[in-house]
Amino acid sequence: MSDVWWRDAVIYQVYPRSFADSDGDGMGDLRGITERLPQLKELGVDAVWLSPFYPSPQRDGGYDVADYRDVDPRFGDLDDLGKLITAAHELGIRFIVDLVPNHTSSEHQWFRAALNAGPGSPERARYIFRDEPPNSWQSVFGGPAWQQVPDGQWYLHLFDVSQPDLNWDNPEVRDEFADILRFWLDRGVDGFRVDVAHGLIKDPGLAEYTYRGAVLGGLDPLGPPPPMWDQEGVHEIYRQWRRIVEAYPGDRVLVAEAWVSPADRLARYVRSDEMNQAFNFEYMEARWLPAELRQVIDVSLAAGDGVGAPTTWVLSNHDVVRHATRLGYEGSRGRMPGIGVGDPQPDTGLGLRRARAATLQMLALPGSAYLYQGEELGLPEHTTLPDDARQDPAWERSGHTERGRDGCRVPLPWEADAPSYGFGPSDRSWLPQPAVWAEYALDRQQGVAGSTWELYRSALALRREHHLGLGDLTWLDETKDVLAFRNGQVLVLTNFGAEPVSLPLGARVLLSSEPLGDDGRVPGDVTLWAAL
Ligand code: TEU
Repeated sequence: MSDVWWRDAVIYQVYPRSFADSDGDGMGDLRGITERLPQLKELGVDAVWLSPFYPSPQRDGGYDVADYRDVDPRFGDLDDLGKLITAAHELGIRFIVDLVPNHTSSEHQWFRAALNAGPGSPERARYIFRDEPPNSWQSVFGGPAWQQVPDGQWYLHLFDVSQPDLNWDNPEVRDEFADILRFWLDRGVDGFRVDVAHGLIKDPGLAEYTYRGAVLGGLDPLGPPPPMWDQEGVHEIYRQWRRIVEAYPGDRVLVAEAWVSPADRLARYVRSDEMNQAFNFEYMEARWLPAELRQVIDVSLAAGDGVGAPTTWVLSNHDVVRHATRLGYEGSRGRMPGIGVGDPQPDTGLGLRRARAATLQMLALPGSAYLYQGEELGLPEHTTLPDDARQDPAWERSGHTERGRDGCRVPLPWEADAPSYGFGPSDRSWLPQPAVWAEYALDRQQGVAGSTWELYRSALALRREHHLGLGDLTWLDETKDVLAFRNGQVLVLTNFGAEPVSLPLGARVLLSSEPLGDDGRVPGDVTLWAAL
């Protein structure tokens, strides 16, 4: 068990629309990713997780899948994907794909067949149709979760209206996904990130639930889980999937995207016969406060240990405001709404400083860590994206009250002086890039001491050298403003206060998120790694 690659892996999320565009149409593609893979090797990641690339009307950035066994022509074809997987493997990078089992696109042939076949048909039984809405559940993106079709019936969609929820009580649905898993395992993928893993099974009575906040996850740690999330029946599905995955050679991995709390409830998704990892969103949502972070770290480690699974860590992904921006607000949390013109703007200098400190803390914790494309450049959120450019369905569905997630999905800057900052060969970019992208471009950072890119590279190399991902954490004496722990022979100290702090005698500095003071002390909002 301890020798599986994913136990301490650093896994880099690629959002294909925004990573690299090979043909200049303004939309990222698979060839673009293949061309840029050497940079990910240089960065030092162990694996790539690729967000959905399947044929899709792209109403929710590809999380609305019309065909689970193909590639959207916008991104390339199955041959391009095969070449990408091979190229990754040749570089020693594992390859994880995104699986979206909670819902299909309304353009999936199953849903079209369901509409044509009419009420009471086996085709409708693959989805959740009712004659009347049985409750007033709200969609995660805003508005009602039930939509009427021309013959009068209603279907459930926990997300966009174009994302009908599948009926996982129907064996046909289970068989179909078992087959989809095998389709991709046969093509050499190293695992799956499972979208909305807490949502597949609904309370059998579709019981009323009016509290919209909880639609974002099991937010009430004291009450029972809401009727649409974290139902007991999901676990049987993952036990079946584990058996399927384990029948293949190599240590392939199942990763749960489950907005479930508290941590021991989440740990149930990674019991020894279910999935292997689950994203640690409580860590992502913790505020920049030493006591709060220490508490989340302790609880996370204990929950993982309780079921023998490695703990995971994450600070950013394609659904949340980038951490370099979140941390630029006093008292901000991980789950802040999208930011736009007219909103209070972050202190970007403070945000980046704290983001670098937060990242160094995260990368020294035992377990596996997830990075989101662009954070290695220190990219902030695009916080002044024009509203008329927004594409996240949350913006329209919420009646323009939630700006949504476009701000973290802006195409990456690779070259400061090229059109579209080197995203592609033309100046096209499906979301407009802000002018500050030039400062953050990779070619402005490569080989530049102190750049965020070089900080990440050094951190990943040292993490590997000192086996930090496989280590144990021991807290050291803390003061109000300092969080310090040992992992093996490495001291990891974060100063949250304004006053610089001294290092223990004899500690040899390995890396720090900002330069130390002339007196060798650690300034505020800095994390330091030192050999003891
Ligand atoms: O996200 C699941 C989820 O709960 C999010 O929708 C979250 O509530 C939302 O992003 C608000 O921050 C997954 C994917 O990561 C997301 O991109 C998809 O939109 C969603 O599922 C539907 O497939």
